[in-house]
Amino acid sequence: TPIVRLEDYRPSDFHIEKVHLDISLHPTETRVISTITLLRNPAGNPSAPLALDGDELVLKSVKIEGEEVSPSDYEATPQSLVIRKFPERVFDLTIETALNPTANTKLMGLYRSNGIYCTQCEAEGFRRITYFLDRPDVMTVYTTRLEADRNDAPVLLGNGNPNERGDVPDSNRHYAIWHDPFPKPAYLFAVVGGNLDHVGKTFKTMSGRDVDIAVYVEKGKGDRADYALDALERSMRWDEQTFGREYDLEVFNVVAVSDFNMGAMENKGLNIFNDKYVLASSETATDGDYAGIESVIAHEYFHNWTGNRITCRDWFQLCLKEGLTVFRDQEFSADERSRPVCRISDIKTLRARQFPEDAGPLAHPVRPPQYSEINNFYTATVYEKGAELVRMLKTLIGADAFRKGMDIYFDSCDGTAATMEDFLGAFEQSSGKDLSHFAKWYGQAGTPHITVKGHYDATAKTYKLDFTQVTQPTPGQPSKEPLVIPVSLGLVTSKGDLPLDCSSVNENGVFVLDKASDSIVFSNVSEEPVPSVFRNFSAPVKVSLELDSKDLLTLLVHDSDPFNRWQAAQTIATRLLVRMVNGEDCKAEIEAFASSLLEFTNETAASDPAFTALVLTMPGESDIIQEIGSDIDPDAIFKSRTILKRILSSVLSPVLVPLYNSLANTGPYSPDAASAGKRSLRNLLLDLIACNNSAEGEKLAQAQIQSATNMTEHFAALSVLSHIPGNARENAFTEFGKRYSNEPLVLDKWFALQAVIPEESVLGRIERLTQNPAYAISNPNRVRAVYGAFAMSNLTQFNRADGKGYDLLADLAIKLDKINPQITARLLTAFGSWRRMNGVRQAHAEAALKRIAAQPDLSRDTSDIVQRSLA
Ligand code: HT7
Ligand code: ZN
Repeated sequence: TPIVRLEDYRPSDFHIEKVHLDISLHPTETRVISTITLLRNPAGNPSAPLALDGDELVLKSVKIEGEEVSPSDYEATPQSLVIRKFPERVFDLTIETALNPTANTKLMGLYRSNGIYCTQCEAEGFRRITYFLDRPDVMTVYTTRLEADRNDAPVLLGNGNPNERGDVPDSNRHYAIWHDPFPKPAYLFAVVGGNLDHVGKTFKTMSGRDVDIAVYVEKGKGDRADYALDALERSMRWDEQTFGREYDLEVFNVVAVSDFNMGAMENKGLNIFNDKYVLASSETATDGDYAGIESVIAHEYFHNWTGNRITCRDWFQLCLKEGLTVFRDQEFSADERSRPVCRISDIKTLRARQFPEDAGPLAHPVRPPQYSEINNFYTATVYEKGAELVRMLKTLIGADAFRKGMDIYFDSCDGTAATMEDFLGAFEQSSGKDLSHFAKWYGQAGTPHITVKGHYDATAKTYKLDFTQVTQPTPGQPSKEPLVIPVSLGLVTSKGDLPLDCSSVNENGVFVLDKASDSIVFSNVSEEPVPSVFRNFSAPVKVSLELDSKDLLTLLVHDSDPFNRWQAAQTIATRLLVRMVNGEDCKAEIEAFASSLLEFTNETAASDPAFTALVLTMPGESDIIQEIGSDIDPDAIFKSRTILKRILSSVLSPVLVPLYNSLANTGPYSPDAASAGKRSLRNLLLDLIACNNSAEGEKLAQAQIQSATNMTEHFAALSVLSHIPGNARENAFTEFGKRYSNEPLVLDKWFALQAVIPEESVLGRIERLTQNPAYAISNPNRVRAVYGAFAMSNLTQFNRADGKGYDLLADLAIKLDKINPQITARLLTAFGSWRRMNGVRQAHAEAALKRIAAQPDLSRDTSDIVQRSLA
């Protein structure tokens, strides 16, 4: 397969002045007539033919300036249209193509989801609609005429502002014309047609303009769109207040569809969403779902400036829009909710998804130097690590210079297709700092490992910290350079933080490590402190620091930094877990640790239940795998976690039930962060009760299902029951399945919960689930619910010693690749950790990957992931 390289970037040979699209929607015979006004780009190759991109296209006709071009004057395949004879001046090229939206199971281009026509054009989907210069640096102004059956699609939406609508005379069809005045790349194009309900309101922008904002959903689901609309309004206000960014069109529409490859898409003025990130009611959505909706609505809206007004020159710059927009949505959620709780959750996600990616065969820099399938680079590295790089930049230059740099970026790059260099240049200007060394973060893959050692000199009253940084080789990058690493730090004693007297540490308590090793010395240190380093996770690195449990407990109780308080408990627990996996008993030490957690709980539960829940949540299996590194025995990890939780439960037993009862819900459901925090602690307590006393847990979980007034309580209780084999569990599953048989998003939870049961029999259960009439291989949410949950979150069963977990995923992948390659490839990233498993497992995983690789006609998406995983 051809490789696309960053170093080969050349400007397009042609400009497109404008495009007029005439799309006549039909379930199986949609017609697209595209009139492109073209001219040569002086910066391009002056003798190049006009080569347009296509993908599985059926060409009907080609005209230049309205005159039919003879087929002998062009070369057309489903993949491209090359024209060699055309006027050497501005000219109109009209191309007609025929599409079958119903047969489009890849969900890229124009397709039908549950009767709704919709599009997905990022990254290279527009070329599945018409032949075009489908690259992000070709930006143009779109006018779209949409036509459809009036009953089938009474709602017709496009990018930009609505211009005109009406009936097509003497037919049952109608049309709408949309015009988008902002030049955009083809990947931001969208249309929607369907029988939809909507909720909407008028938003007054900071300069006093009225914008009609609306959320469109499937008929009958309008009452579930209110929260999304509210989140949209709050996002629009936040971007005005925080970054001075005002919305620019007369309308902003969000549409929810049920078949969607990713979370959502930021098409100009017409965001299209996976309905999972729109639809919410207290009965069907959990607190986590509400938080997800808020953050994805914000993310897509924020793209209007970071992605749309300023887009990417090429797909290597994906982090320019994605890393920055994730940073912006994280900041929004932190402002709307509890900042420390949001930060810890974001870091947990980064560590669970990005760290393993960076340590495995699919590791790549935040700006990858090459790709064979761009769809496979919508990764945790580009998104989440990309966001951390923006956050580090802010830490390094300070909040004022960061905000000023954002203004410079918006002013100087508005309307362009930009690069990471343009972005960093804005901050060099605002801060006066040279960021060339910092820029290396974008080109170097792998997670730096920082070792920190502290030495106290009681006589001199000095405290010295020694730092070293090392990054392990990653595919294609055998040697690594030292990076610029902001270390936010403090010196903590039982009386709190000491003043920092050190010329290498700035007024915000930040030391910049930019060499392989370095040391700093603090003066006037009155007593031996405990160092608190990488406060607020100031860099996406792994840290080794020789602190004993006593020091870590000092941090848990006295650190002014909430992240490091949480981290201290996680470090103690991870160390214990690793020793248990290695066969040590550790009971006494676990009990001592648990007693400290009991004390912590007594002090914190009432004032900050959400934070307490985070501290009491033991490290995940993935944290333990990363700590151990290789020769992983998943069963031993599972067993150690279970034992640790049981001991914790028994030490906490005096408070578990009383606290659980005291947190019981009173009053109506509200998804706000404070109420959600109480529910998260209460549900965690139920889990702890059940892990040590399954009879009591079963009884309480059943009672919670009965009394639940919302999905958060209901589903948490079902999750607890799902770990207790027996009739109560099976009855609860049956009951839940029946009750929500008409609620696809709730059924996804039901499918997923069963797929992650850590028992041998889960394979048979999955087999039965896929025979359930509600299961559909064509629906990405459903496939993710069963196979995604199994492969990513059922450690012991996916990585079974008999290899049957790997085989299950491989069988599915072989089938699904013919239907939806993008989803197949994403599911297969679960194999990313196969070389870390112990002997027999590795052999099974390798065989499963090779079996997939041997399939004829494998998609580029799947083949790319499989080949890189095997390399
Ligand atoms: N920018 C969007 C990416 C996306 C996407 C990419 C490939 C194929 C399908 C897709 N759907 C959405 C989403 C975002 O990051 O906002
Ligand atoms: Zn995005």
